Amino acid sequence: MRGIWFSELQTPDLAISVRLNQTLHHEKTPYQELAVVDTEAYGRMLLLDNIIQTTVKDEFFYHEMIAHVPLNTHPNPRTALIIGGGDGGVVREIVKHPSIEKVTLVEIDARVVANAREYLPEIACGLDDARVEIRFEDGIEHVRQRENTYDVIIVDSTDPIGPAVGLFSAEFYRNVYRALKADGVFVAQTESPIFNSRLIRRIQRDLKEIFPIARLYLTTVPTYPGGLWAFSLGSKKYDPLEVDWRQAPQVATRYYTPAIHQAAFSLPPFVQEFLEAPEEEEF
Ligand code: AG3
Repeated sequence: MRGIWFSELQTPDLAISVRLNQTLHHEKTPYQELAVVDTEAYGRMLLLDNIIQTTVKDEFFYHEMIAHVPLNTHPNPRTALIIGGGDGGVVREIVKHPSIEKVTLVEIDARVVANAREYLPEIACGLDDARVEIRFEDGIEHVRQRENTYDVIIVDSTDPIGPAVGLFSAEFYRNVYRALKADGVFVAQTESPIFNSRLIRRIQRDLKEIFPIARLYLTTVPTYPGGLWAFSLGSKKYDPLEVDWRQAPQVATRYYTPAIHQAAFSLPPFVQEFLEAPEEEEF
C-alpha cells in the first residue's frame, strides 16, 4: 500500500485504515492526544487518543441524528445542554432550530474547540452563534449542580474509556433527570450495536428505571466501529415516536428527515434480542 496510513484499532481484532494526505496538527492536551489529519477518503478527520471522532465527509449522519431527534421530540425546545461535542457539530445542528434561545456547550478540553475552529470550520461554524455559551469544565459536575434547567441534554462523548466512563453511569443519568425541566429530553451516543451490545442493554435498563420513556435508535456512521451506531434516549413526557410533524420546524439536513426519525426507532431483530436477553448472557 502506497503512502502513509492511519489505523484505528476499533476492537482488539479489528482496525479501520485510511490513507493520509497530510497531518495538519498534532498535540498533547492536558486531557488527551489530539490530531487533525487530512484523508483522501473522508476529508479532514479529528482524532483523540488515536480514535476517530469525526470526519468532514461523514459527520452529518451522527450530528444530525443526535441533535434533531431530541429537538423534534420536544415541541418547543428553548434551552439545550451539550456535554462533550467540542468540535461544534451538534451545536451547528441545534442552532438551526428557531425555538432555541440558549445552547450551553460543556467541553472539558479547550484545545478540542480551538483546533476545530482552526481546522474544521465547516463543523465548528455554529460555535459563533450568539445563543451559544461555551464552558470548559467537567460535564458530570455541571449536571450534578443543575436542577430543572434544560429542555434538552445531549451527551456527545468519546468512547467509555477514562474520563468519559462516568457519562455512561446510572448515577449520571439520575443527575441528568434532575437537571432537565419537567418535560425534558435526554440523548446520549451509546456506541456500536455490533460490538457494545451489553453496554447498550445496560444503559437501556438504567434509563427505563429513571425515565418514563426510554428508547434506542440507530443510524449509520461509516467511520465508527461496525458502521452502525446507537443513541439512547430518555424522556420525561414526550414520546419520540409521537412527534406532531405539522408543528416541527423545517431544518436543512443531509440525512435526517421525519421519515428517517421514525424509521430509526425500528430495531432489527438482532438488536431486540440483545436488549431483551438476561444480563449474564454472552453475545
Ligand atoms: N463522539 C465520538 C463517538 C465515538 C466514536 N468511537 C470510535 N470511533 N471508536 C463524536 C464526536 C463528534 N462530535
